[in-house]
Amino acid sequence: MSADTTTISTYQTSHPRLSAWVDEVAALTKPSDIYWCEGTPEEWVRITDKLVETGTFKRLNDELKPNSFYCASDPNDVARVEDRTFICSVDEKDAGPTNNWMAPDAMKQIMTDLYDGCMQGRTMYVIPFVMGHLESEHPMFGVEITDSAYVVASMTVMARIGREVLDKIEQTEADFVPALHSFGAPLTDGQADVPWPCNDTKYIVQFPEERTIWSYGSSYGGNALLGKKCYALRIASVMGRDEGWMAEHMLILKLTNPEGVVKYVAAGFPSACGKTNLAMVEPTIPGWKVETIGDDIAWIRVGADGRLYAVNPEFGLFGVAPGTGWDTNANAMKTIAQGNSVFTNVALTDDGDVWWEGMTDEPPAHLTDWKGNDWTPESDQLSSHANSRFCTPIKQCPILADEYDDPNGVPLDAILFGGRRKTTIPLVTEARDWTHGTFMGATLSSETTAAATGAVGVVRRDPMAMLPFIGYDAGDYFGHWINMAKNNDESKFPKIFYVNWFRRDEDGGFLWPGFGENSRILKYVIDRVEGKVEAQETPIGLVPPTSSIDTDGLDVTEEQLRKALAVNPEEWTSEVEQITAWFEQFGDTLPTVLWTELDGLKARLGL
Ligand code: GTP
Ligand code: SPV
Ligand code: MN
Repeated sequence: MSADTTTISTYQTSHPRLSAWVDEVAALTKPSDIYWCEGTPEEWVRITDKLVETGTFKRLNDELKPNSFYCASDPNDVARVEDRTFICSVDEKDAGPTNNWMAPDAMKQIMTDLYDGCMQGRTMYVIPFVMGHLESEHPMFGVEITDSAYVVASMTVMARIGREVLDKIEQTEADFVPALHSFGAPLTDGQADVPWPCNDTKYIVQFPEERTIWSYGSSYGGNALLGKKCYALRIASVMGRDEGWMAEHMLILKLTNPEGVVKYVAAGFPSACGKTNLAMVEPTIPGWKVETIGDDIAWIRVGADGRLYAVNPEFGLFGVAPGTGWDTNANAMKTIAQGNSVFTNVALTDDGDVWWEGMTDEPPAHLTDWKGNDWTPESDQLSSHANSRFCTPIKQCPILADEYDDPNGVPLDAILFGGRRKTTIPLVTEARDWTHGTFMGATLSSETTAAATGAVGVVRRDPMAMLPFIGYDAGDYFGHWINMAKNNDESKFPKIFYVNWFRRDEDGGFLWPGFGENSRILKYVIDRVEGKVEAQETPIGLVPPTSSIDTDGLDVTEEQLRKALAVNPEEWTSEVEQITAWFEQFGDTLPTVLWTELDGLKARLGL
């Protein structure tokens, strides 16, 4: 189709702002046609057929993975691009020292030039979506415009989208977050398409005051499925600050003990640090049951009873593939086994299934790797990208809790923070109170992973696991955490713990087996909430004696467990230096109570 073909819309919306915005974007991006997504099964078939036709998708063997697809991205478009992600607040100081910033007008000029004609020769899809429940008191609407059918398919899995959502936006004349995405690869006359169009120039931009999102150049999950990190964390964190609630990078799980008592736990771990795994963990301790509510994002509000209620705003799982196997995360394996899934940057088996490192002990004798090359167990490269992902409906999770469908969410009994640290951080530490817990969150650190481009394995501060996702000044964000307790009844709030599954011994081996055994720490956490077991005061907080952890049937020596729980003053001396440098950059916005916490820590360490 030629570039100046008149654009034809499948729909005329009665919503004036939406109608005007769609027209404005179409006039700028100049697509061949405009398609409004319905979110129906028939549409899924049409979209996925089209993706197969264009070579973006390969249909998997229907007997092994029904209605599922394999996809390989451009090798340069495999992860979130934090250095290309911007918070374009009106005032630079509102982006804080941890975000990239550019003045909104300057950014809009640059991106308007990029968007000009960027959808030529392509379909422009309009995806009405809601993050959270359509039935919630104040549904959180968004509309994503994209030229990527891959994004449409993925958004169909990851969010509640389509006709019903649009009807409600129109009927209630609701506000919505406009989220514009283009991969930035126009097709001019006769030009052949590629399986994964993208652009070397990438921008992932949030305008926090306007509550809008502009994304360009990438089709990778966190960069392109704009309901997820861009809306449900960056924009929502700003909404939460203004309205007294919280948007957090946290899993939510339901825990039932052998007596049938139910507790709810949320946990904030950085990207690729174990949220999906813990959210659907199979406890190794008899009689304990975990059910999943969310694996990545929690929206947390104060309920009428003063407790903190958490909702998962998502509709699917966008999980790290490598390391997901029947031994480590059987529930994720059962979820994807039902099909209806998209696998990106994993390896393809000869019988039309997917495989990745850690799925099974023995790799298949032959694979096609994520770059399309032959692969055998002798290959010196990984078959799958370290950040390869499965995208699958959360409703297929065999242990999804009924409460997932409750728009009011679940009352939290405990919040965990955690990261990947080879040293220093004990297996579990309990905060003395909410302020101390906020200090733990604000100083959380982790080794970087393949979920974002850049070096892997470098220790950095990742406050509340939200470093790449706080939509405003991180010092103000810590202040918001402090204010949540100040403005409410802290005695009703969950207890806060800091966990580390990733501490190593001198030989580099994990001190703690992790995965299913993490249920022992969940049990300890709940035992503490109920005041059933001992914890010891240490300079950094309350740490269990080894006797407080249920080690029945656990293949870990007393010595190993002691090392996993150790508070080593030398390591903490260096940690305090890093925390001091981290805090200094915030200036005035860092709540003074966090400096007081640091002073207390130093005093207890004798520093
Ligand atoms: P995002 O989706 O990027 O936010 O990641 P996530 O926090 O959900 O991490 P996920 O559960 O997908 O785990 C990431 C990687 O860590 C996988 O390769 C897991 O196998 C591994 N992992 C998860 N839990 C544990 C654990 O307890 N111990 C060890 N050693 N590895 C773990
Ligand atoms: C993460 O990186 O934390 C993810 C994957 O959960 S993405 O949606 O791409 O951000
Ligand atoms: Mn995540």
